[in-house]
Amino acid sequence: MWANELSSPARRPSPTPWGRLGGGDSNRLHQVVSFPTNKRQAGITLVELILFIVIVSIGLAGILSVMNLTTQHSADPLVRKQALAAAESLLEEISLKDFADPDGSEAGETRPTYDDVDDYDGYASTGIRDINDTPIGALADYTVSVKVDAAASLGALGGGKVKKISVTVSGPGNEPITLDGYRTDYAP
Ligand SMILES: [Ca+2]
Ligand SMILES: [Ca+2]
Repeated sequence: MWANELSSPARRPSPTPWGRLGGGDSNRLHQVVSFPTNKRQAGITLVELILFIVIVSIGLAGILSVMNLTTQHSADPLVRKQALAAAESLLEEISLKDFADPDGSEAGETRPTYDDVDDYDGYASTGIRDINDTPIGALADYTVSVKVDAAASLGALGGGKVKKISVTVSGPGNEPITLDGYRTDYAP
């Protein structure tokens, strides 16, 4: 009685897809649910590995060359800014001098005793020096030169009333920086 109830079709669990397939054909069921195990498990070949290494090496070489260039030139803005500061300083020093020599004598004048703009024409120095002609040790690798054009003109102003001051400073391994300024004869 119990055996009949358990084995009766009405009490069986709902058939699975596998059950529908075979109806007892275990061989066919095995073919459906099993994963293919006989497929060849291929990794990467030696040629693929070598190609990968070559491509990655080329990419790395490019990145490293850019980094190298960036590192080499990372100090350039500092040198350029320093050269610009030195040029501005000297240009200001010259511009504040008299337009013409106040005492009329140019004899024996050195930079600490320069008293007019023209005195700086042709001034040149290897290593930046301060207003008292004392070398500034940290700027020993900079060079400076000055040109004063006494016959310059500025707009309608000319005729010896304008002097053009050109200060050129170059730092180590850098392009020179030239600053131009004008000094007019505004004194009566
Ligand atoms: Ca003088
Ligand atoms: Ca002078």
